[in-house]
Order: sequence, then structure tokens, then C-alpha cells
Amino acid sequence: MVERACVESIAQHEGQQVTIKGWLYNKTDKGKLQFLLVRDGTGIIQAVVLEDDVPAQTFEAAQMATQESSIIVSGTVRADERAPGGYELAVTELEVVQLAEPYPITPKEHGVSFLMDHRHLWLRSPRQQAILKIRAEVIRACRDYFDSNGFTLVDTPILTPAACEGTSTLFETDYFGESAYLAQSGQLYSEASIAALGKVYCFGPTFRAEKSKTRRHLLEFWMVEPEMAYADLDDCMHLAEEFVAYIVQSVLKNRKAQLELLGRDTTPLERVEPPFPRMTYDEAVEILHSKGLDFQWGDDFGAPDETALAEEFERPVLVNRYPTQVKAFYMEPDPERPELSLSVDCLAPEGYGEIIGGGQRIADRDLLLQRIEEHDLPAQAFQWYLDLRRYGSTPHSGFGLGIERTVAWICGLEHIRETIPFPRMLYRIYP
Ligand code: NSS
Repeated sequence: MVERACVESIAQHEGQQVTIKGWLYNKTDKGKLQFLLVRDGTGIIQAVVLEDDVPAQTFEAAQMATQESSIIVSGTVRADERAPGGYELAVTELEVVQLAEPYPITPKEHGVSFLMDHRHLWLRSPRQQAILKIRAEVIRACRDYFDSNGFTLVDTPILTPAACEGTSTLFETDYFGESAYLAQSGQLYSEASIAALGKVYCFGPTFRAEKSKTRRHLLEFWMVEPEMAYADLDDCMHLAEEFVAYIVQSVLKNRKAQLELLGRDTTPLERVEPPFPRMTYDEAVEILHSKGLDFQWGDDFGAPDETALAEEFERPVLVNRYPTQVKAFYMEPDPERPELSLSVDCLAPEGYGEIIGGGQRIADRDLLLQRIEEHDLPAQAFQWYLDLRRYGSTPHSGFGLGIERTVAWICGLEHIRETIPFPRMLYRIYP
């Protein structure tokens, strides 16, 4: 039996006979020589089929194999400087498992809408593979950070009776005759869990019926949300900077090859170390005005404003104390200036903008009820949430980090659609 190998670790097999199971990425026909580029999910290797070295049948199979055919190749691994990756396979056997039909995605340029229609195939391209690997590393780093810093994972529900982040982006569904909504955030349930566990995080898909098409918005995205009892806004900002830096450093360390494949300049990422610069909303508005932007105090920042602010710094910046009116109902007011909330957004540099939103939550039941009413939310659906302020309420804080925006920034992508295997966007639910 020939040992099965994967391309990623092919160097360990130099001089040995191995089998690689994968797909034909590309082929160069040189008459008596066929150069097959075989990919197996871990990398791409050149497999050389020489007519004189193999049975006629094997050579014919190599000649016939089409782009993306599933193939199994066996042969000897040899070092060759000219081969991409430094090693090639001198083929002795080749089996075509399935002969692929003419593949729709060719090396020529395709339009975005064509690629999106073929997302199930587009995922196979080296660039998409690299992004998916970085995404997986970002998620691994998120879990690793919280798991090793005293946070307990809690899984919060997807079907919920009420809104967390405003009623305008709710996805409604029928729950046996009652209305239910897909979760916009797990936060409210994490807040319940901290009284049991102290420090928790939830991680899962979240849903928002965003009616605008932008390069930063998805209708389904993944969010990781830590929540801490006995923690104020400063604790929250401290956690955010440590956490973001950990994610970036993990990707730099473990996904160097993928960043390189994407052509990502890693210099700005290498600077992502705590502490991050901090500024208040008021200071941010001054910066916008000094840059000549027409911004009204009291509004929320739009994408161009965030870009202008983030440009001022080389590291992510923590903008805090937004006006209460632009933030969600649960934000604790600043005791010194109640028109402001103890909220924080983390804006990524290089024009990427908000990747984190969070802050300190209202601890007092009466104020929370007042806010629920002011926001026209159905108080009935929030009784359990109000209960948390009746039985051992504490100052507490947390935030949510959007995985896709973080991946877009770290990878240096122009649009969020490439950061998730199957993006859900306005008017697109296929494939
Ligand atoms: O609305 S957030 O600012 N905050 C929350 O949902 C809080 N409930 C989180 C918490 O405190 N536990 O969203 C948080 C992040 C935001 O900074 C983005 O990175 C991401 O979630 N986000 C999105 N990513 C992609 N697409 C859309 N539509 C989107 N909305 C938010």
C-alpha cells in the first residue's frame, strides 16, 4: 500500500512513493509530458506524467482529465526548484474518479455576479481557500482567547421573542401562531448567564434584515460576544484591545502563507498591539470637523466618517461615549453626562471601520424599563430581562465582534462577501 500524503506536508516524503487524492487544478500539455497541477485542499503540487514511464492507459487518463476532475495520483516525491512549492510528483499511477464537465470558472476574469452565482465552485479558488483558512483561524483564536481567560461558552438561542438591536432589522418567523425573530445578538442571554458564571461568551450566527447594500453588511453574520459581571466601560475597552490584538497576532503567526497569497501587506497588522488609542465621541466629532466633513453632533457615524477617523491612527481605535440617542436601549448612561452612553465601538484601521460594538449595560430596573418603553419595545417580552435587575444586579459590560468584518480587515478585502462561505445578502439567497 502506498502511503497517502497531503500536499502541505509533502516535504516530509521526499524520495518516497505516495498517493495524493484531490482535484485537477490546471494542466499543461507538452506532448509526451503532462504537467498536472493537483490540489487537495492543503495545497497544490505539480504531478508530472511522462509517456514512457507509465502504462498507455495512465497516460491517456492524464491527457483526458479536465479541470476540476477528481483524481488520485501516486508517484515519487522529488525536490525540484522549478516546481511551484519546490516539490513535484513523478507519477506512476493515475485514476480519474470523476471526469469533470467543462468547468465554468476559468482562469480568465469573471464578473462578481457570475462568481456569486457560482459561489459553491468559486470556493475552490486559491484566493477563496486562503480567506476561508484565515476565517477559521480568526474563529479559533476567538475561542482560544476566551477559553483560556476564564470565560465560559454559553450558547444563546437563535429563535427569540424580542429585538436586541432595534426593530427595523428583524427577521420575523412564525412560531406556532406567535411571532418569533431570528437573533440579532446573543447579548441579552449572555447577560442572564453572567449571574451564573461570572464571565461568559457566546458565539454564533446572527441575523439582521439590513435593507441597504454596502460592502460592510451581511444579513447573516457571525458574532462573538463576551459579557462580564462587575465590569465597567474601561474593563470592556481593555478586554477589546487585548482580544483584537490576540486575533491579529494569531493570524500573523499561523496563516502567514495565506496572507501572502492574498498579497496582504502585513506591516499595519504587525502594529496591532495594546493599548489602542481611545477617544470620546466628542473628540471624534472634532476630528471630523477639522477634516472638513459635514457632521452633525448627535448623529451616528456613517462609513465615510469611520474611515476618516480610523485614518488618523495606525492601530484600531476605541471610540467611546456615543450619544444615547444613537445607541441601543440597554446602554448605561454616563453618570456625568446622561445624554451620553457608556458605549464603545472599535474601529479598524486602513478604512475598515467598526468591527466591535458594546459597552456597559443599564443595571437599574426602573431606568431599563423606561428605556424599553421609550424605544417602543414590548415590555412583556422583556420581563425576564428586567428580572435580572431584580435579583442581584451588578454593573456589567460586554461587546460583540463581527467575524466577517474582522476577516475583511485582516485579509485586506474590499468587500465583506468573500469572508463567509455562503454570504446572505440583499436579494441573494442562492446558492
Ligand atoms: O450591533 S452591534 O454594534 N452590537 C451588538 O449587536 C451588541 N448586542 C453586541 C454586544 O454588546 N454583545 O454589532 C456588533 C458587531 C459590529 O461591530 C459589526 O462588527 C458586526 O457586529 N455587525 C455586522 N457585520 C456584518 N453585517 C452586519 N449587518 C452587521 N451588523 C453588525
